[in-house]
Amino acid sequence: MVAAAEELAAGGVTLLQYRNKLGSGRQILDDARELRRRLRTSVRLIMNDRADLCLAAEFDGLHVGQDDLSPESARRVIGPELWLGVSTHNPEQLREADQTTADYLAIGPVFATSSKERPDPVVGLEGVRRARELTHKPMVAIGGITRANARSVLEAGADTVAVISDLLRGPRKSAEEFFRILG
Ligand code: TZP
Ligand code: MG
Repeated sequence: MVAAAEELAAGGVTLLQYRNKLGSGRQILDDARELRRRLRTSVRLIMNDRADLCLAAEFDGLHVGQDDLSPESARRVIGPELWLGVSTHNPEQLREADQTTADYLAIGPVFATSSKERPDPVVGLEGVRRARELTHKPMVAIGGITRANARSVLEAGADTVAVISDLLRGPRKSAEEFFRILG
């Protein structure tokens, strides 16, 4: 994992989310500290779900979904400076998250994904367009995004994309290709 993260950083990735749905708190913290130690300041590191482990691992931010701490509760834990990201899956959630202190919002899944268990219904490019009309916050699109469709996602109004599958094989080369495509 750390080697892949280092490759991504070498490929130009500036923000990485550590997402671990199965590990114990102790395992997650061990991994997260290792990432922090090896990547230092080259990449902004975002902890998924866990405000406590975000602080313990000295990450740069926290990402919460609809079943995690509310954005305001999360903010109380991590303080005013760290980045807070919030996942949304429909216009209602987006409108609500837009009213919080979230630094960025995620919208998705844009396309079908096999990286998440029980994903919400896909929102499509139309969902991204709709979301763009509802917030001025930085907006990251997620779910089934590949080098083949990333351009269309940005054209629909996303500021950037979050990707798992299409970065796993050859992380550095894939990341470089994403940046070439996204301009
Ligand atoms: N949330 C919505 S889709 C998704 C998450 C965490 C997984 C995205 O992974 P992939 O492989 O890029 O579709
Ligand atoms: Mg979550």
